[in-house]
Amino acid sequence: MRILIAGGDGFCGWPTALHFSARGHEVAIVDSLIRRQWDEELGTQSLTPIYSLEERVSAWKEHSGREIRTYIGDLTDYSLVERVFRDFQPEAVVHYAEQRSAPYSMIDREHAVFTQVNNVVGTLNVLYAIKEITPDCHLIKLGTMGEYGTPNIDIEEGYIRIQHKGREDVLPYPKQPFSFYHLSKVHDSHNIMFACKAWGIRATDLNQGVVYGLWTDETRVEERLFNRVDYDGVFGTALNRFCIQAAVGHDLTVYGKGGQTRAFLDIRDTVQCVELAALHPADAGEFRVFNQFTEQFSVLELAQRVKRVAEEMGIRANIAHLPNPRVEKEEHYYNAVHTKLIDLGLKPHLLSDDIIRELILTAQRYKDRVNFDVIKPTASWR
Ligand code: NAD
Ligand code: USQ
Repeated sequence: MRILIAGGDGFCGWPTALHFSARGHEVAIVDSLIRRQWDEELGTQSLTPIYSLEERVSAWKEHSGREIRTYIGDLTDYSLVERVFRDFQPEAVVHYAEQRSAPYSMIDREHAVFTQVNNVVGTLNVLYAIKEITPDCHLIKLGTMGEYGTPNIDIEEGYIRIQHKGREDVLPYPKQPFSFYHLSKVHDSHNIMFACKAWGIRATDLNQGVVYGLWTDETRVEERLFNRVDYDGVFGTALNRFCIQAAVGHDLTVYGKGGQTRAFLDIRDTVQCVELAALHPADAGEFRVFNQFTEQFSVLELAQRVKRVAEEMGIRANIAHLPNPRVEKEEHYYNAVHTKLIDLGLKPHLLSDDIIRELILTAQRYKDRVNFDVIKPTASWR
């Protein structure tokens, strides 16, 4: 299959590109490399050293003998998107290329506007390119579990059957997102659903939970193939942050009570789920929604687990309850359905103490790269 990975220089995109390439698919990456600029803006960097995209793909070629084509450019520029689609003629597009940090989107008006324009316009351009150039191409779009929020009923996979005044219909599940970033994903979902209906496009919206880990079989081979992993208060995410904090002797930063429950998955399952979606495409005109995660945990539960594993490794770890910079429920019901990817064959890597240990060991190895000043949360929702 010819697979285009949009955002292929990022945390999920790079391992995905290698995973498909290793399995014999023809892979191309399109990325503006803007994520590397956001690191500079925030005074941070990936915990692990990451090489330039050019060095990464040439190391992959040396190692595997396989070529990954690269296009450097911004999806909000339609002339670039058009050129990539005409040249590569993708049969599937895995679209990761968005601003993905909730705190970044909440810094100020400028960052909120940037996030929504970047994400919504980029996705609209991809939809138009599919319609005009490769109408059979399957769009595999990364959405987020945070589109649903934390309702007091079970979260279904995309749709819910509703009875109202004696009539019944299956409708998109109500959305109560957590931030202007999460809202950009809701807007994307609506645009994609409409494009499927209007133009007969085939699309899968993967509502992914928080991803942890960083290693996949391909990225651990040698340093030039390493994946990025974020620990800072803007791009770092809950479990990875706690492991890195424990390793460098920083308090584990639980926001508020820590009863916030979220859906989680291992990065190896991200690539596995995306592969399953690609190998089993949506029908023409179908807007399919999968909840892409394997387990749910409260934030405090994760911090306590990291603390226990760290202490077994001889590292003293302290849990701090910081004032919550976000507006979110800290104690709530949470039960999200996630059967569709399992039905397609997903074999989950559930969270184990070994994963936590490996993350802590990785962070110990690269602790000199950690800037303590960027660990605390800075963006406030209020
Ligand atoms: P990332 O920031 O590491 O990677 C995103 C990549 O997209 C970067 O390389 C960036 O340069 C590129 N990009 C951004 N805007 C672009 C544009 N307009 N044109 C071209 N390239 C652009 O993010 P990630 O963690 O790999 O996340 C990938 C996707 O998965 C995102 O859409 C995110 O919302 C979603 N997601 C991530 C997680 C997670 O925990 N990391 C969880 C759920 C969903
Ligand atoms: N949290 C803490 N301490 C921290 C970091 C986070 O208590 O140091 C809490 C947050 O308050 C929140 C929860 O942990 O309640 C998750 O926060 P996060 O930063 O790990 O994840 P989030 O902001 O939701 O965003 C991440 C990715 C985003 C993706 C989303 C999936 O950055 O791209 O869409 O996870 S989901 O959460 O399912 O929406």
